[in-house]
Amino acid sequence: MANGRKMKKEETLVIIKPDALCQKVVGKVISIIEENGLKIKGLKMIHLNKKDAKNFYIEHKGKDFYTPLVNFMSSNPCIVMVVSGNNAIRKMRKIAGKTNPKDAKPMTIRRMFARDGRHNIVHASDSKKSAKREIKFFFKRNEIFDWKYINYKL
Ligand code: FUP
Repeated sequence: MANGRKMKKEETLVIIKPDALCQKVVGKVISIIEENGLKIKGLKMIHLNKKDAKNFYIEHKGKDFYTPLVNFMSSNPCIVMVVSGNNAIRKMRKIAGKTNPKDAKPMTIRRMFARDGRHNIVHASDSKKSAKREIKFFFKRNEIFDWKYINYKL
């Protein structure tokens, strides 16, 4: 138990977006994720085409920001990751911060690195259902590794 809440081992989908690559903060974002006790179980670089970007963000179809969002997400490659840990979905959302960096708390990834509510460095699944769909969108099961911690320190 943590904060009176039941611990749930979960997997979530994280996208390190094209602006993070251009700002050279990919390593920093990954470090923040690791330092928060989350485990990387899958990782790859992918250049989304417009069709895939549209499908990924299908829930936002019709909104004014949909087309610019699709254009941004397909403008350059992304890093996609399967991240796991206790309450990984909620934890990753907390580390990312609110969609718009102006609303995000200090020390969150978006507050530290994002330019605005579109160019906001990371995506993190918002629910168990989304995580399942989004992980499947990018990863085959054999691209997700169930590795064990080994202490190599002398
Ligand atoms: P989040 O779950 O925080 O990523 O936010 P949303 O699901 O609401 O939005 C998904 C993505 O749409 C955001 F990451 C960026 C983009 N977006 C905009 O470009 N403008 C907006 O006003 C809201 C979202």
